[in-house]
Amino acid sequence: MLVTGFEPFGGDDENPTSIIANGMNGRVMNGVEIVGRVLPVSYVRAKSSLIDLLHSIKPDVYVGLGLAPGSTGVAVEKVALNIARGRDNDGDDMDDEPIIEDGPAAYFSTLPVRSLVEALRSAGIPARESYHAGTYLCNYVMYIGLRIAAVEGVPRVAGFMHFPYHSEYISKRGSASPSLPLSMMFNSLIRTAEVVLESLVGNPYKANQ
Ligand code: PCA
Repeated sequence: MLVTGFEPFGGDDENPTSIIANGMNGRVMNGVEIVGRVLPVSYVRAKSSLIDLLHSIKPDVYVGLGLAPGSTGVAVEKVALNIARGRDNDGDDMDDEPIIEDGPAAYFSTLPVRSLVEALRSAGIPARESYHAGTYLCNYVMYIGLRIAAVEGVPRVAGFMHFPYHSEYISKRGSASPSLPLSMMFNSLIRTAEVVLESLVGNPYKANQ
């Protein structure tokens, strides 16, 4: 299972999703190793890194993570749009450009979005389904992950989750933006890995336990 986070962007000097991806790296769950990696906030470099990771690791599951500043809980994304807009950390500025020239307008997440949200809520984590991952790098890598899944069949399932700021950063920064503690974010990922791995058809993982 591949989990990616992102580097900081937009004036922030921390991104909780890089902390989560690094912290999840090397864990074994349901007999499956989690590989955690951090992607650059760069259209060109994130695309090539993600494609390289998916081709070299060949994960059954790919879950991308990103920060949505100001959001109040975990958002499990349902849709990735074939559109990119916004200036990245390299200074590349997309203006409503297609991510894949001849790709479909959208891909739906192949994660079990609703049951995942329910599982997170049952674990005491504020979570919701989201129908719009934005038009920036998060939507971009979600679209590319789902495109590769659709065209190549690996990963078998892919999707994306947005997180708020982490409380440790917000308290240090001295502002009062909505946030969740890192411990809760880690729990979200652990619950997510459990739910997703258990939902895979034919569940080969249980058999290995
Ligand atoms: N969030 C941005 C890009 C990187 C990140 O963590 C987004 O929502 O697109």
